[in-house]
Amino acid sequence: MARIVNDVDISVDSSQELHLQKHIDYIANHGKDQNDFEYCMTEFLRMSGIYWGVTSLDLMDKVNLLNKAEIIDFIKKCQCPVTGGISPCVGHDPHILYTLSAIQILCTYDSLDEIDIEAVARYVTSLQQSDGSFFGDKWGEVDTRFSFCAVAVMTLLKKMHLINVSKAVDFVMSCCNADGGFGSKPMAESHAGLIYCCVGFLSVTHELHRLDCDKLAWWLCERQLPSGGLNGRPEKLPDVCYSWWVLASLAIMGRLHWISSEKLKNFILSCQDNETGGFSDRTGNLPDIFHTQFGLGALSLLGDHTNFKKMNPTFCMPQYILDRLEIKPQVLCL
Ligand code: GRG
Repeated sequence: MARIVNDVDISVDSSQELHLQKHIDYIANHGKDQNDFEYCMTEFLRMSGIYWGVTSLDLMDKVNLLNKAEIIDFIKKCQCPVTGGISPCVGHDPHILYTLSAIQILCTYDSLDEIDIEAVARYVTSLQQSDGSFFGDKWGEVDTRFSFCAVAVMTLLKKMHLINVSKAVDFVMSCCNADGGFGSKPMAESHAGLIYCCVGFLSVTHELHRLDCDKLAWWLCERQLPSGGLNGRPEKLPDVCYSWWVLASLAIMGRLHWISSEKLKNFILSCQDNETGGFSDRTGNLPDIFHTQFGLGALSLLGDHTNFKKMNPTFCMPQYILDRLEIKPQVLCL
């Protein structure tokens, strides 16, 4: 387990600027060289990679730099004709994680009718278990991430009536710990990524009253380290992706102002690659598309609406898409 030995206070440097055009170029060029080592090694999560790219560019109002027809064609090829689920890329098994990413992309492109959404809904319904939990795929792993994916997909498809929401809520609440946080399953350690999934789940299902928001927000605030960056659980290193998981959870609970925004922004900007564009997990590391999406998304949540569209904290999609679909996840105001 990596211990926090290197986390230092980065004094707020107001001269750190956002390299917007470089980030646009970084994402628009991602995957152009299909022989690139990193690109080949991430085939197993390609659909989510495309969602991160599409969403990041849309946030910066540049989604037109990507080839919409090619992306939709790819999604069509990834829908399993037997189960209706969607795989990360052609030749892989369908999984609820990539099913959500594909549906998010199609919503962005206002193109849900390009695939068989009745079959997608049947797939998600088939993954629910008698205790309300969801399998991720046919192999039977249970995780609160999959509960979030299930309700997010079904809400985007307007098919929530096909699953047992009350049992799904009971299962997620059974994963709540004494510290106010949530883990991947009952009795599992609280983790900011899984807290986002559970808070997001309760926001989608309009059940946020089940939370002890003060206790949970306090735990989330304790994730901020001297560098301004956030970690995912005690004694771990900060990582740009937790800027999203923690901030979005706090935003849903109306408590985003409980952490130091200035210090977090400074940490995120210190993780930009000033030459190639893109964001890394920590200052000085190599950028990737995952950390780029969550770094940019967090900057939007922190209020930079000059450079970015407004993000919806529950769905991790630009707000205008949810408005177009008339979907209103629950958020609290203090
Ligand atoms: C639509 C944005 C969106 C998400 C879909 C898949 C998903 C839902 C959310 C993922 C949430 C997440 C990041 C969970 C983390 C899981 C976990 C226990 C990670 C631990 O990884 P380590 O040990 O990281 O490598 P730390 O930082 O704890 O050292």
